[in-house]
Amino acid sequence: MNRRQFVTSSLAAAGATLLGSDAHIAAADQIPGSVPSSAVQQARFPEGFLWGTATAAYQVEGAWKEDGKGESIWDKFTHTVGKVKGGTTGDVACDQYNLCAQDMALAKRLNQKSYRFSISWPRVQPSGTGAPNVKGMDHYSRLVDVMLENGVRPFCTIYHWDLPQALEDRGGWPNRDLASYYADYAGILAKYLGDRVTVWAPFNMPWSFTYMGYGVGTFPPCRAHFGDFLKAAHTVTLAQAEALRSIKAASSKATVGSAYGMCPAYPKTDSEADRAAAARYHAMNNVFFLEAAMKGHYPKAFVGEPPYELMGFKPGDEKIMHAPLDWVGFHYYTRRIVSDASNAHAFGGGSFGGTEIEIDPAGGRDPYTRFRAVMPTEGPLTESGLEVWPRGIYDLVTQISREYDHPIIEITESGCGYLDAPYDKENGRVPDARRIEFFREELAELARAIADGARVRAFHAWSLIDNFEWANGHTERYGLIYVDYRDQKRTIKDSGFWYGRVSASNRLDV
Ligand code: IFM
Repeated sequence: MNRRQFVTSSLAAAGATLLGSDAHIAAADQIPGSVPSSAVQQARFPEGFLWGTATAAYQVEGAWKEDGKGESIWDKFTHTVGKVKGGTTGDVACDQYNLCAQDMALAKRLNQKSYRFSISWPRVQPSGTGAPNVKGMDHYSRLVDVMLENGVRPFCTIYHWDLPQALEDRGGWPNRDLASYYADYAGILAKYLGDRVTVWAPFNMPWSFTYMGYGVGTFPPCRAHFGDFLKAAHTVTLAQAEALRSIKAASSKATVGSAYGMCPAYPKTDSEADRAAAARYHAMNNVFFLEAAMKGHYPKAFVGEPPYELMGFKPGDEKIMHAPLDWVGFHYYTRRIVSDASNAHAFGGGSFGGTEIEIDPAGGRDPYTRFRAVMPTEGPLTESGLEVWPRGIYDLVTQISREYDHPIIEITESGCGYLDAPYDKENGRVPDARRIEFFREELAELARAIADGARVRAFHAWSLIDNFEWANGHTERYGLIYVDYRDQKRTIKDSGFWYGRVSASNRLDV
């Protein structure tokens, strides 16, 4: 066994112990982490499985100041010179504000049964509070109708990072008042759309936008203070629960779940300290908001007691934050190897090198969670720099199933960034074979989790179309459909056609 194979096997074994999964170690002659082709051929998904795709308002809509929309923190950020790679903005993005009928027809063509979209808060309430902007609501009403006309289930994410700038000017998420402003906003959406939308997720990746925006400042509003991150996270926890109640009060058909970003955490070594650090990572990065909603308390993310004072926690908050979800939604992109940093004296806070990667300094991320988490590079990397590790989805899904008493699960995002473009020699086709391989292997692992009892009912590929990739601008492409930003022409990639066949047949060898 060579070093690479040895490392792969040891990490897989350490991970399998922590996560309690069946060992499923790639054959030594394969790319580390890859799935045998027999598993792909045998994989089957249940009848009625909801195949879908996901997008987010700021990344696809454009129309940044049309029809009365207010400014968001992302408008301000992208309009600031030097913030976005390549200097592009989401001002036009994919122009889905105007092209939604065409995009939903494409979704139908790919046999899609679910579309996870998000709503731009400043389009609905330009300054974050007060009466709704009728033109903004009309747009989302039209979008929902066009989905239903195409046989696509509308799955609404209420907040995917584009806070009204006016609310940031009032203190942003560290200001606890935002919980009730947000609950009002969620109630407005449920009142106007709740006759047709039954599936709601309050926040996309709450850890990411609070940590990146307030803890390390690589996302807007670019604040870098761990205490602000903790306060923001606590407001979001309260907001999530208040929103669940206001949505249900406004729509009797509503079901509320989540769209959390999660990475399975494998301890670096089998030592007790590293295993405990991996458990803290899981508590902080994966289930912080889930545990709060389901159980009314925070999980053990910190060494010792949670820093309640720093978080702005008040007596009685346990009751407010307790709002059990109807189903659990989370994303899977890649994994983490976690080690203990209890004895570190220097903490760096971490920085950001791509949407899903937080690069920790040698010591540890912060003096409260005291762990160090890195993305390994044993498996191949996508062009966006994330390690491809298909079995991670099996480990994550089975772990969440075990920990939360086998809830209904929706995979709210998964995907890979590759820059393949229309190819003249292939008559304009986009032969993105690596994306097909990525989904084929990952979905085989998801099918294995379902076969082992996980109640997964939906999978949403990120993304239906190429779109604006936040601080990385247009330098990354995640779509099943290629977008030419010069004229907004859409071209279905080979992966899109493949995913369409998978959606129609519930199998992967198509
Ligand atoms: O584009 C993002 C999305 O907004 C949130 N999840 C990860 C995607 C790819 O980086």
